[in-house]
Amino acid sequence: MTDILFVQNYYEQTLGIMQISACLKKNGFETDIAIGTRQDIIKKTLAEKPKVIGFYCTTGFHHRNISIAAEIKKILGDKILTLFGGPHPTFVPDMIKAEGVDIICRGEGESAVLELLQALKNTNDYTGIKNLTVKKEGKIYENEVRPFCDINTLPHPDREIYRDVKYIYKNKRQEVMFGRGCPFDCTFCSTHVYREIYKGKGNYVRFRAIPDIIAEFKDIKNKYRSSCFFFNDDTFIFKKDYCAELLNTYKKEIGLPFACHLRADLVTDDLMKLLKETGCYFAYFGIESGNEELRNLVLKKNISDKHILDCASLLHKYKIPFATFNMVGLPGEALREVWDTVNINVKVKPVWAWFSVYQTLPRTELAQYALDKGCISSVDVSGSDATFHESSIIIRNNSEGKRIMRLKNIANFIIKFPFLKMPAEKIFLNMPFDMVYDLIDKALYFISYYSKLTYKLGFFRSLYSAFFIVCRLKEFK
Ligand code: B12
Repeated sequence: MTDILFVQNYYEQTLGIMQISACLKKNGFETDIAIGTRQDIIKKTLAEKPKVIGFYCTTGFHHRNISIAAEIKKILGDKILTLFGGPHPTFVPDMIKAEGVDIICRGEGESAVLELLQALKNTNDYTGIKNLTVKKEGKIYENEVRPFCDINTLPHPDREIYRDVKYIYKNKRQEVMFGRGCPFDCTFCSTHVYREIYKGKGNYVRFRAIPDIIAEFKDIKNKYRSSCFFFNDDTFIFKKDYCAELLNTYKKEIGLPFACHLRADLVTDDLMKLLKETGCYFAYFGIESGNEELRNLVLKKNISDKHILDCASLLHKYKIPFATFNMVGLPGEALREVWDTVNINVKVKPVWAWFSVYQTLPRTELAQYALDKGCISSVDVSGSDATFHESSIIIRNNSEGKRIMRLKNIANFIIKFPFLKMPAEKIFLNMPFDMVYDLIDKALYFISYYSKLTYKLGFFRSLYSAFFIVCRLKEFK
């Protein structure tokens, strides 16, 4: 019998859920996962009747998850407890007040969820568990957050939880993380909020012991016959010696190609050479804005244009294909600054430039800045676009706003064919052919980026994979 049924909103491995599931299974509990339409989730819940349904929740997806939870509570009442974890409940614990929400978990969930299931099995008193905020019989019990866990004592993430989700289970590209936390304080990201929640509770930035990471890679390689790995850490190159030892051991003992994240100011010729030699087949780094002032004074990214150009030229030198992360709709940004972002990408020449639409993440410094500058009228996140691609909290639906969104959609086209800059400025941005631009963008995404990222998958399988993702995205609306 399933003790806890997790719910997630996209078809990718979710390490938080996998990690909690591994701890629960180690202690004799049964777990499962539901992904899909509202009806799929409700059907699976009614069929399995778990004691707890646990939603992984990022900002923007909270409405959908709360409303599914409320519907399930209407049907099953007290026979089930609804639990919410992940970024949104951590940063907006007030969501406990919503109808259908019984419990939220703030911060790390391994011990808290384990103690919850143990309490349900034994005493049924679960109101005093650290990290949990519990709503019971109309009363709210808010418990303090416990210190950070020792990540070296955790079992390896449970990949078997996806055994019925073939798209994820059979993926040849497996995701692995070496640590937790990020040492930087960019204003648009939730890292500084996380650090504030955990003040005095230990070091946020932690790395796992290398032998344990290698043991995990070996398990995965043998069991899932993976053809490549994705290192999902925000900044694993931050600790130079650790990174070098890890990569060299990985090359010797695992030897499969990998994709990873970089940070432009941490990259050196030696590191890039090492990345290439140890099998890096794809890399990502954040530009965020092409306007240096916006990037450093407002976003506090602390990365100069020179860092970005140098990082890109090293990637080109060592022939590592890469993508950049960029945002539009930043507070105080006009079309001119979006052009700066397109222009720096023209110089950098990435395989793909990700352009997402900035959303004011709860309690972040940039959300407060947007409020102070009058770009938004409240820090209410109910209007957030969960996909970070379609709509904006800041961009207005006026002619400037429409041109910004159009430029976002044709940015990669311009980056590939810079001679189109002039016609884009004079003609394309003023034409309401948004659907056509969107289509061109998606085709280019697949041809230039996705087929490279899904390394060794072959053209038809990566086409199927891209098609699957595009079709399934509708499920989460
Ligand atoms: C890797 C990553 C991704 C990966 C994969 C996610 C994955 N594999 O889990 C991908 C690329 C898919 C991704 C996508 C997105 N991401 Co992301 N991502 C991350 C990143 C860097 C690491 C997440 C991770 O795996 N951490 C390791 C695990 C072990 O920690 P964890 O996830 O926090 O899980 C712990 C707790 O949260 C809790 N917990 C987690 N799930 C659950 C469930 C229950 C029921 C309970 C009780 C507890 C619980 O317990 C876990 C173990 O301690 C974080 C930043 C960070 N450093 O955390 C951003 C982060 C989570 N992402 C973020 C965002 C914004 C996104 C996107 C919207 C980006 C976009 N433009 O599309 C999408 C949203 C996708 C979606 N549908 O939810 C934000 C979320 C902010 C917010 N307020 O919601 C973060 C925090 C970064 C930031 N900008 O601040 N992301």
